[in-house]
Amino acid sequence: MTPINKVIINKETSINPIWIMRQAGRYLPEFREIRSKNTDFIKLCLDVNLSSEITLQPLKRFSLDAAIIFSDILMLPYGLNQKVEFKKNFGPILGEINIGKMSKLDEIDFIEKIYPVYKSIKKVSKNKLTTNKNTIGFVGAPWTLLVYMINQQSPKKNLKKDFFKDDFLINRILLILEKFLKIHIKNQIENGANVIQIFDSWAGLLEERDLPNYVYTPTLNLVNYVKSLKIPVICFPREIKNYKEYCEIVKPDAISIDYNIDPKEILKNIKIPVQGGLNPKILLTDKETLKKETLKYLNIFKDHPYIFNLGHGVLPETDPDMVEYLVNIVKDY
Ligand code: 1CP
Repeated sequence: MTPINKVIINKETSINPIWIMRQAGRYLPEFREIRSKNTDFIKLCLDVNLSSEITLQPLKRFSLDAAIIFSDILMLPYGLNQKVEFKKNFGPILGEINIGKMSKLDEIDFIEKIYPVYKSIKKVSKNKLTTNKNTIGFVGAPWTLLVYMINQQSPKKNLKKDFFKDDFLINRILLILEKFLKIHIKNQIENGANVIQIFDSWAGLLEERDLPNYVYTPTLNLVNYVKSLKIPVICFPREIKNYKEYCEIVKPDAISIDYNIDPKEILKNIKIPVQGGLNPKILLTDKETLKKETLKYLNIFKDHPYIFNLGHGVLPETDPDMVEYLVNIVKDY
């Protein structure tokens, strides 16, 4: 059994496996090198050789316990034929939604558009660097994808004022997302993904009263679907206030926490395996601070099933030596 499965399935507390959100990415010079020659981000994600190579880059450097496939949550709207572009120093820009066309899209056309993602997962999961490690497949949660699809760019702090004005359209999109997210999850698993992480990066934007409709119910559907395929599912509802309620309703196999929530409160209220928490900014400080903060999380969760990770993605300005230092602290604990 892989270390991550031992924690999630067997609830082992004697080991702390580690992987890092955005571990394949801009803080690594070897990634920047490939990226500089490949300016079209979507094309890069759809290049099987390059995307599998990028996925494995952090595993060559550090003793991480999982590979997370180099792709993006926005490959889903791309597969649904919404235009998706990544603009330098700005982020994603999406085109208008053609809901009539989107409603008629069938499974085969969707898969055909993004099948290199699945080939890349297959390639990574068969590589010897992932022996006895997990290959993590992932999706954006319906709410977070809805945010990008309607907002057409990152919401940063706030949604457009008229975001909710067309609730008929919103409900149609949510139904389409549910159908194609399941297809996307199934294909990732069939090609070798043995854990699924659901990223709800914008869960924290919602008022409490809107959570059941947009976060709890649609995510619970997906969680149940992943469970039916006998694969563990980790949820990351970033900046949600009430993790306890989320876990009780959505029931993921493990919960990934952000850096704003007090880990002691999580320990007190949450019974399922926990992942993450450390503020990625700590990696920009010094080794002494990094060690102190890392040990804080390891000590708090020492008798709780715990996978080490950050509370959000590793920042592009991070020194890879600090990542190596972090991995070693966790491994030596
Ligand atoms: O190692 C890995 O994690 C690589 C695979 C990966 C994953 C899991 C990438 C590559 N993106 C993601 C998930 C993702 N993408 C999320 C969920 C996690 C999170 O909250 O960070 C989100 C919200 C996105 C959307 C997205 N894609 C953004 C954020 C925009 C915003 O609203 O602030 C950005 C900048 C991208 C592009 C992207 N995706 C991945 C990378 C390495 C990059 C940067 C590309 C580049 O400019 O070189």
